[in-house]
Amino acid sequence: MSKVAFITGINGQDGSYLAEILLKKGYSVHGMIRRSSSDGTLDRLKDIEGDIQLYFGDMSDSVSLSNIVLKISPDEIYNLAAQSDVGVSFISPSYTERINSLGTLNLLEIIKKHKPICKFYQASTSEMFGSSGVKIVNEESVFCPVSPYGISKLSAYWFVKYFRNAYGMFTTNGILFNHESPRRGSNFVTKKIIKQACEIIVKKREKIKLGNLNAKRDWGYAEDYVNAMWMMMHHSIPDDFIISTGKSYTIECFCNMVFNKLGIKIEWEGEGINRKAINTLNNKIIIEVDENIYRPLDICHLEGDYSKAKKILGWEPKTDLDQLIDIMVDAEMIRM
Ligand code: G4F
Repeated sequence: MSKVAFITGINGQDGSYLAEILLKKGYSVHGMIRRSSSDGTLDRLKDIEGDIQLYFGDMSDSVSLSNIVLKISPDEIYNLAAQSDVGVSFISPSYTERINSLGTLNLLEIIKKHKPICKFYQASTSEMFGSSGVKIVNEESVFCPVSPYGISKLSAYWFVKYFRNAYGMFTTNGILFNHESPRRGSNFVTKKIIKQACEIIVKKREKIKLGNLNAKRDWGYAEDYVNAMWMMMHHSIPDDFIISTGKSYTIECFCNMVFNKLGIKIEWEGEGINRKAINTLNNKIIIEVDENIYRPLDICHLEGDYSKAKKILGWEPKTDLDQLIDIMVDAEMIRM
């Protein structure tokens, strides 16, 4: 009999890649989606080969969660559903807390009651480290979240550990650093820059407006990272792992790499909110800073040490940032 996997947030970037991997491994894959009034909710799932069972539900609705768990009796749950936009969490902090933290707690309580042997993966995040001042963080580093998103995810992280320690459940935290792909939402900075840069190439747009250009992030490829999720769930002992590349770049550097790939030479001038990039081909502003995009608090530098995952799980990132940009730019140009 095939194993049953339940993925919350199956229609997101990670959920769609994970569903593909699990289907290839012979799992019966079930996913929860929220009812939405907008079209395109299932776009990321439409080209996946294989049968995925979808259920309407919501992390803030325990009834929907328990109905699904009782119906499918999963062997493994991957909790990927979240209000995952850090910027939005400053505008909707209480919603973010309800979905990311209380939603996770509700799901863990349901498993404890109905199927305690079910394994549980939690999408934890590097945002939990926040602004601790530590340059390259590992699983022992101090947490110091600076956004409602980071705080909600840290609370969920502790619930996951609590159910493991108190009730002996197989619960694991994957502490994933930023991970991108052609399936990334265009609200996130890498996809926004690539999508809008491609629009400039095809003359649909003149310039890109960005916020904090100095933030440094450790960007990996989402497909590499979802493999790590499965590996964590199949390690003999439930544990917490950082998944990262161990390299970080500023947003400005990311812009340079994208425009370089697209064959446009840009030159930067000015400082702070007056910083801008000029297209040397026509001397026009191609990137400018919009202070409305700045967050009330932002993390200056996030970089992770994945050596525990390498040593214990045998996981390593396969795709560097250059290759990731190639993958994302090529996919975006096809869509233009
Ligand atoms: O792409 P971002 O929105 O990603 P962020 O905030 O790092 O969060 C992502 O990664 C986390 C893992 O650490 C996940 F937990 C989370 O769910 C999400 O997937 O922003 C990256 C950086 C920030 O410093 C932001 O201030 O880019 C800066 N930035 C500058 N201009 C911008 C923009 N971010 C966005 N989204 N849009 C801009 O125009």
